[in-house]
Amino acid sequence: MDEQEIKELIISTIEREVAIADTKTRYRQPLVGFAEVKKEAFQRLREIVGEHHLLPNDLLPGAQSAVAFFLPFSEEVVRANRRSPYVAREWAVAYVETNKLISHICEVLGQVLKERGIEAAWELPTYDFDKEKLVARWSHRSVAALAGLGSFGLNRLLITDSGCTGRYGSLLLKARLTPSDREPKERCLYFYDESCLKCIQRCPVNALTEKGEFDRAACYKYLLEVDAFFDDLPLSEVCGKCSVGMPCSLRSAVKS
Ligand code: B12
Ligand code: SF4
Ligand code: SF4
Repeated sequence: MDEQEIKELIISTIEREVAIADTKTRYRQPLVGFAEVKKEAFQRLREIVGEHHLLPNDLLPGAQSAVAFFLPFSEEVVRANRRSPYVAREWAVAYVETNKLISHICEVLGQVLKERGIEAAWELPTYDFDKEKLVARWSHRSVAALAGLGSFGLNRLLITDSGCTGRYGSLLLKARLTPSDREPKERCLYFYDESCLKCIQRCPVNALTEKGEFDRAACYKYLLEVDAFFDDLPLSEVCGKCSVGMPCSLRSAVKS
């Protein structure tokens, strides 16, 4: 298979699995990006995230490329969480279903690539993080940033051209794929011209500040309260009020 065929196989597999997913949650068009497994880029990521962050070779010895994908929630899910005074049930369901779907997509991709002689490896979309430090050993959205999918906003989320409401998955492959374009592009209005602070104002526990600080512990404590509230659902540590009803929810906040 040539490089283009591998990329097409990956994109069509992700799109197909999203289209046929047996979920209440609906999605907009998935976004897919590719990154080179350059030592310097991931080494720099380790410097930012911390020494505990894995390098591609730790996950897949001989890895040559990374694939990142973003599953953007439908407008209905986003609107439900915007309208609800508390966290919307639809948002909690979307979290549960999308984590499952991302794991499933990774498994299917692993299988279809294996059938073509290409090895792949991946980490879970969430759950596996250090509950004290609140950091994971693999940052999906940082890999997505390296794959050109988006840029970080003041809300600390990765904002894509389809907004920040959705979830990320990423895989490593033993195949050389040309990286996606990674032009620096601003998608947050605060970083663009300081004309927005909505995410900070909307946080129920004031975990975000204008200086870009983030009180992870305060946010996590709130997410655990929400999980207890939805006690009939599987683990649903959710809130996302800093991402809904925002100019960056469904698209880049900066018009290009
Ligand atoms: C631990 C964790 C949490 C913790 C801490 C979050 C945090 N911001 O650090 C808690 C429990 C508080 C939390 C809360 C939420 N989370 Co959470 N969480 C994770 C998890 C498991 C690990 C994140 C981590 O290690 N953070 C540590 C920091 C150091 O790494 P990072 O935040 O990923 O990336 C930072 C650096 O890379 C840095 N950076 C700075 N400069 C540069 C330059 C370059 C070039 C690069 C590449 C990176 C970079 O910027 C990033 C943001 O600060 C990830 C899944 C995963 N394994 O990736 C999901 C994840 C980050 N969570 C997610 C979501 C959606 C949420 C919530 C909205 C809850 C919800 N679902 O309703 C809130 C949002 C809080 C907020 N405003 O950030 C999504 C984010 C989607 C997005 N659009 O960005 C993720 C990626 C899950 C997924 N699979 O999609 N989460
Ligand atoms: S709500 Fe406004 S300030 Fe916050 S991340 Fe989005 S565009 Fe940036
Ligand atoms: S997820 Fe909720 S608690 Fe956490 S930073 Fe966003 S608005 Fe605040």
